Amino acid sequence: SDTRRKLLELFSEANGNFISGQKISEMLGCSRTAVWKHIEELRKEGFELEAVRRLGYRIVKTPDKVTANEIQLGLKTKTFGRHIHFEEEVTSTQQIALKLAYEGAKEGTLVIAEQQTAGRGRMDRKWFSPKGTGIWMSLILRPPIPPQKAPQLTLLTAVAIAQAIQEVTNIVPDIKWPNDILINGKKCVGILTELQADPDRIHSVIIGMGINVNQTIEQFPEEIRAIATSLSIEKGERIQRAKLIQEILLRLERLYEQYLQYGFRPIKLLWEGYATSIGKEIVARTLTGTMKGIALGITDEGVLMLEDEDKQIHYIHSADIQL
Ligand code: BTX
Repeated sequence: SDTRRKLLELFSEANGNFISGQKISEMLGCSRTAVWKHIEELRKEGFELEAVRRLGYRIVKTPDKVTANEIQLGLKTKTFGRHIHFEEEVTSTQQIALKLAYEGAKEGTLVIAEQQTAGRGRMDRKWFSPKGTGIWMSLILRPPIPPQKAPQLTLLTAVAIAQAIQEVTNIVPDIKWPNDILINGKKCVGILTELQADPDRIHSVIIGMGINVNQTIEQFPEEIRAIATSLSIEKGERIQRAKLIQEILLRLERLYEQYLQYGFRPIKLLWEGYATSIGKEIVARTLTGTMKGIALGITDEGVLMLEDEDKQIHYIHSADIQL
């Protein structure tokens, strides 16, 4: 509710210090009894609050939740994440975002869930999305660009997430073309871009982001334990998911504005800064076959350039890369 949001803002400004019950009731324009009821509600949501006579209330600990309240408290964006559709459990946030986009949802609308029962990767692969430990979210965009440029948004998103991870954890991750973010060679983030378009016009782009945040190694299923990691495994401490989401949205919004104004070039430069596979030998598996060679870089369009042993250059639009 509105009162709840104001209350959370007050606590956020107080920065862990006490606010008197009197002040809260004045600022919210409600009775002391109503204040007390709101405080009880926050406690039920998992906030830890200390109450001391004559001093008032202060927040000791916020829950690590990814509800709209948690994300919007302290969010600095203009439009990204200003509309949030949160659910505890969904099949896939992509599916819900697609439906909302179809119904006319605004650009920047975010769909997020604590758990996905049918999270998916590219080519109908599964994306493991257990409850309460990761970030499983989809952002609706309506970019005024030709449909064939949409894959650039995947690269843009990878840069935004890499920057946000660096800001929050001090870890510098690697981007693996086109859609993975790795830390110490293991997959921590997956990005899935889905397009709804006519041949010449985009209706919407749904950017799906899956980020392993607080899982322990044991919490990964056997089949991906050797290839997957989480931020907390790499950092050695728990990470506040809402904080990371705010950083991702802020950076996404900035890069997206830059992209619409100046094109892909500036994004490309940032992307190359995180891409460690450039200049190294890679194997690219495409629908038509497997190719081995040196990754030369990406074109101004975001297409991967691979040089084979005969020095011939191949332009790869979509593939799985093995380092
Ligand atoms: P991808 O096809 O590149 O990667 C899928 C592969 O990654 C799987 O086959 C498996 O080997 C591995 N994998 C599965 N789950 C995990 C995990 N949690 N951590 C690391 N590796 C894993 C990547 O596709 C794109 C993933 C996008 C996920 C987001 S979550 C929000 C949105 N909703 C949805 O259903 N998908 C997107």
